[in-house]
Amino acid sequence: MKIAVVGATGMVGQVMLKVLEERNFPVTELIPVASEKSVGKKVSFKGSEFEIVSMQTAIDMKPQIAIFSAGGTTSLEFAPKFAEAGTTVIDNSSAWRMEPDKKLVVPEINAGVLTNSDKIIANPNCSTIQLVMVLHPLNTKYDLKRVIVSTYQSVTGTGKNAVDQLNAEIVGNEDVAKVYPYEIFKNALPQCDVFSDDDYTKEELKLMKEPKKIMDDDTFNLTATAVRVPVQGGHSESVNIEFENEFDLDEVKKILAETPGVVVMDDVKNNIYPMPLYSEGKDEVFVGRIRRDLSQPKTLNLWIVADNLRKGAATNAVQIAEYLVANQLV
Ligand code: 11C
Repeated sequence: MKIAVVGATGMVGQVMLKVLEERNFPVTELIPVASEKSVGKKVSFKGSEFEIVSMQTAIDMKPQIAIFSAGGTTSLEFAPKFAEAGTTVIDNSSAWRMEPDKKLVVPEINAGVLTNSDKIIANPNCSTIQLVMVLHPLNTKYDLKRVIVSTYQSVTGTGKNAVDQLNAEIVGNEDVAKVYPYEIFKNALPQCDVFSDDDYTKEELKLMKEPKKIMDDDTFNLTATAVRVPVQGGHSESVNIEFENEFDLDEVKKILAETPGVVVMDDVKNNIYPMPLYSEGKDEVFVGRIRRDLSQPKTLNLWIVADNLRKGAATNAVQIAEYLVANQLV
């Protein structure tokens, strides 16, 4: 496979290269793409150095797959140009996710919707991916009625400048550009991304809309509050799930334990539960604190953690690419 990685110098782009390497994706030619100021610089992949090229050079090289992680504006402009040149784009931005003619894919759930005419495929938002990995198998068995999710999101979701802000604040360095409207160290900001007219943040709206499209089910209700916390290893989510049908707690744990890509970490007697410190660098979605909601029937509480740069972004995108190759869709 001739593969372009667009946004190769960014946080997700760098993890993308690492994941392609670790999973031994069949790369015959790597085309790293970044902004004009990075053109000519090198990135390393499988022990070799590859020169960063411009967007136009990459389009002209006609890769079979281009994985984009360069923001929505870049995707809107350039993904169609790659697609016109015959490249299949897997896009990690929010630009195409809710377009009716674009597929929004978590491979474990709905890779089957992909065909060889899908030339721009959307990778969901990080906090959505870890949520649906747990919701989907439970929806299949017990039928979701209502979901309430509160997130505790890593600064890596905002990008390198946010990590720099946190690290500078930790050592008391004032000389750093602020990405957030407030200090993030010793703080929790009930704001991920900008507010929309209805007073929800964009992140909350993504969480409320994307799961329904991925699971192809709009029969349940979902509401979200997204919070940024001074954490780096992954996003955490406290989730309250009301089902249409009664469930058995041991069966819930068994279903989740048998779900590919999900790991149950739930042994409270020994203080075992998922945490971002533990999930960092891992591809799985971790779930624990699985317990009945004692305030009403047919309702469950649980806690989900995943590395937002891995399964929440790079790993999911590479899994989509793997599916395309395995099923000869590129
Ligand atoms: C965050 N979820 O943590 C965001 C980052 O739509 O892909 C990813 C934004 C997106 O702030």
